[in-house]
Amino acid sequence: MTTDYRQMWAELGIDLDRHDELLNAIAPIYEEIYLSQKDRPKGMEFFDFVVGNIHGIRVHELRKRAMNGSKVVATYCVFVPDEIVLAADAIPVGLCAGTQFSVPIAEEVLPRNTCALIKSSFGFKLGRTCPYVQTSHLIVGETTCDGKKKMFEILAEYHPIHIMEVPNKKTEAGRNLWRGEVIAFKEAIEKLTGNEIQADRLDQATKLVNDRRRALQRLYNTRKARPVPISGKDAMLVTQVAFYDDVARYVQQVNALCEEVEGRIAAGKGGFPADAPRILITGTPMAIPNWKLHHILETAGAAVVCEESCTGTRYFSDLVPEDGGTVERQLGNIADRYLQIHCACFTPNDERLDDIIRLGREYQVDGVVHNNLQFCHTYANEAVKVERVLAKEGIPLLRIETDYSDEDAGQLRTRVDAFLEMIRK
Ligand code: BJ8
Repeated sequence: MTTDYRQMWAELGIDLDRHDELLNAIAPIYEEIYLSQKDRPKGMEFFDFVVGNIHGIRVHELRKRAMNGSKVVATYCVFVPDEIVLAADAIPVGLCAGTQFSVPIAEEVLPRNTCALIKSSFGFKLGRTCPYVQTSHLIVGETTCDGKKKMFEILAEYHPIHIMEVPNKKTEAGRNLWRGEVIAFKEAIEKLTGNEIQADRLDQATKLVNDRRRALQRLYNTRKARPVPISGKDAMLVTQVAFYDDVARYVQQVNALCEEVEGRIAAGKGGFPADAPRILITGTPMAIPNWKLHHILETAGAAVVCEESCTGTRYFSDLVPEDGGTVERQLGNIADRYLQIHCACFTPNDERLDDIIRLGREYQVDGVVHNNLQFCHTYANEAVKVERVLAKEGIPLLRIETDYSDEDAGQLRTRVDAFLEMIRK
């Protein structure tokens, strides 16, 4: 792959040497974490292929569309409505920010005590190692947390940026503010693309994005079975790929995978023994290629059955109503749907606590792991409340604070082993 796409990467302004280093680092990790798993569903081959060509085929597709006049809109948060981007014939791409590789580059500018997700995303632009960033015409940022908000100000020195203001409270005033932001975003996208968003296009885009949500809901439902028919690592990878693959193709592939996995359930076949401790992970998102915690848990004998995160249920749980109507009406529906996301940037955010308990019951979990990226204060503080509600429910909790480096892997393993031991007793 490296040879085939070098010309394209050079044209995109990629730092080729650094980029080689990145790809060479990811390949063996993927081999160890993913390809070493036994008896995976055949449908995972598509996702292996996508990751194996992560900076090749899809970037090439985007560039081709861009050459024909389409705009690429890059995002970092599940608050940015893909429906609006697609309705304007632009292409949304969720940028990955899950690797340690780009962190030291970011630290040349940003303070070290900043969350790894923020540093990783910034480092990709600064180091010119992400062809998705380089292909994009606009990055959409948001005001969800202070670190991101201020990072976007600096990122704006390097790339065109549009910022969406996400309210802190889900009050009527907050809802009005957010509805206004969604309208402003629609106008920004229209300006970028030169395409006025029409009601029928918005309706079509809504159905398409809902199809993606439905496909992921279907996949997650299979994980409620005992034994669980697919590893948590694989299920998370499927979710991570959703952020940048073509939506229609992705939906088709996920549904094909679901059919196969449902067949496994009917045959009583599982990826883990039926008595493997069932774990729910909750907390900060895990952007590709952050597979660290899943790998530690699953190689220790646990089965990760659900993720309450933005690379999990928060991404797809709620649909946008598909009842059409004027553009204004649809934008209102879109705004309301996105405002239901239970991000810790809201106060209060009790719906997330309710969700964790509900998911714990539905997926019959034996324990919860609260995954917190270091220096993410909103999730770290909310973990106090998560701990309380889980204690009331009698569900054991392991709180983890980590980053993208492997330095703490040994210590995490020890803590995970002890946690699983306690659950098994
Ligand atoms: S909706 S969770 S994707 S903001 S981990 S950068 S919060 S310091 S990622 Fe998120 Fe949107 Fe919320 Fe979801 Fe800041 Fe915390 Fe870092 Fe975070």
